[in-house]
Amino acid sequence: MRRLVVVSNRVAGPDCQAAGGLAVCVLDGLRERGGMWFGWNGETVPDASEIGAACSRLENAIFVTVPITEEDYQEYYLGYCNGALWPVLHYRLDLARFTQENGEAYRRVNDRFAETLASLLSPDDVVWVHDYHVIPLASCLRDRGVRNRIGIFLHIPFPPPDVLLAMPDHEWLMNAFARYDLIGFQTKTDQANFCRFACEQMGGEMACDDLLRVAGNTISVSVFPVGIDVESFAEMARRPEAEKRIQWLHRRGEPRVNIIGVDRLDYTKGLPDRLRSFRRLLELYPQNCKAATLMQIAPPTRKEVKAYADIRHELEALSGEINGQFGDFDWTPVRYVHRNVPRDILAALFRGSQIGLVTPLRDGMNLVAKEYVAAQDESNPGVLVLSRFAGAAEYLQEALIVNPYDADDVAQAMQRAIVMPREERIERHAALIAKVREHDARNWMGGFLRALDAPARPLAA
Ligand code: ADQ
Repeated sequence: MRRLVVVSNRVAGPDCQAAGGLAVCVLDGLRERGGMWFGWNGETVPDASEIGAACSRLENAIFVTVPITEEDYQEYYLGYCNGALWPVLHYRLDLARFTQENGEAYRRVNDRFAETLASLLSPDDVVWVHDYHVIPLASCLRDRGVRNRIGIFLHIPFPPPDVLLAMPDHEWLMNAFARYDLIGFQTKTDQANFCRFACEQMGGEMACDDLLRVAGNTISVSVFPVGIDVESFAEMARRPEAEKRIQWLHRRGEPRVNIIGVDRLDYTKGLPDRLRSFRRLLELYPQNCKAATLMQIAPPTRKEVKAYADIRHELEALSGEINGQFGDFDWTPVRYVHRNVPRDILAALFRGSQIGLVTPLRDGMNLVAKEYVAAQDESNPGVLVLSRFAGAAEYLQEALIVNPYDADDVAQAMQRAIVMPREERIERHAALIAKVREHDARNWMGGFLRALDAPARPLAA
């Protein structure tokens, strides 16, 4: 089997258990098959002359990491990746900021990554690139004569052509995509948006459903839904310590309805809208006052980007407002936790909550939806309320699917979940867990690697 080389902006490293299912799954694959993980080590140095690669090893897996400069961090990471690409690919042109310096830094850092990586590749290696930070990597490697099979998986959405067209660099970016052999998407919607752009704007054509001819290349474009390690998450939720936590959550039988949301504090996750929906639940169905509590766990992320500071203030103001309006000395409607929580505690909190509220405004997949389902007691499961704009909604149709922009719709779904008979909850959960198992982390990785390992397909005449 050919050696696997994984490239991502951040490298999880040998000790990545805390990072969760995906990183562990990729690492297991590397250890079994033999391979290298290359990327940024998360550190900055004052000057490019100080950049040097560091190497470590775990069984068959080698980790090669490099720092970036402080300027790169501002312009490449915060400026272009998180200030331009992230909002555009999540359909949020209103929040995107484009500057020439940031665009140049994105090219510069990718070029530097490619320069180091090219010298470490053997002709037989297959290269798996992850996500929006490193889209031009294949192009930078090809310019250096690298002819290996190279695939990219996009963890986040791909917007319709009209949205991408507003980005000043769209032509360059799409030409960079066109130099991969394989492009993997989370959903059919993302795949269709990409192909539409290639065909309508770049003169591309579909040779068949998942084979695109564009810019002189033939690219496999396929869907590989990301998943979780279902059994290990379910096992954490069943531990005796988890049971103790659940009993604490239900202490004295109050509150009777626990609703949980777990998301990085990101504007794509729809947190203020979610809180407004919870307020609507209390207004429309006042019987939930003193009975329902929303626990929102939202650790900080990308704090240096203004849009993230803004969303934090909005969320804090809203939770204070709701607690002030509805709360009482014996009931706090919103419990807002602004930090990371160990995964075993998350699993217990999911199991102890009657509603998993997953309402992003736009999301590639959303693994929290799958973790909530995996953590449930199948004989008395909770109900997943899921945004139609999460990639997960393309698969988890037995959840209560809602429009996160419509507070009344979400409130009605929560009320429906609260009164849903046990039999219906069991039926929905059985269908959901079957799908979560079918699309787990191993299948995601196996599917992508099979497609990457496959020889280039001959074109139809
Ligand atoms: P994210 O946007 O980070 O991922 P998501 O898929 O929900 O979103 O994954 C978040 C992970 O972090 C989950 O495993 C969750 O349990 C964990 N997490 C969240 N809050 C936490 C907290 N307070 N403490 C501990 N753990 C926490 C991106 C895309 C998604 C896509 C994934 C994977 O934006 O759409 O599903 O990549 O491809």
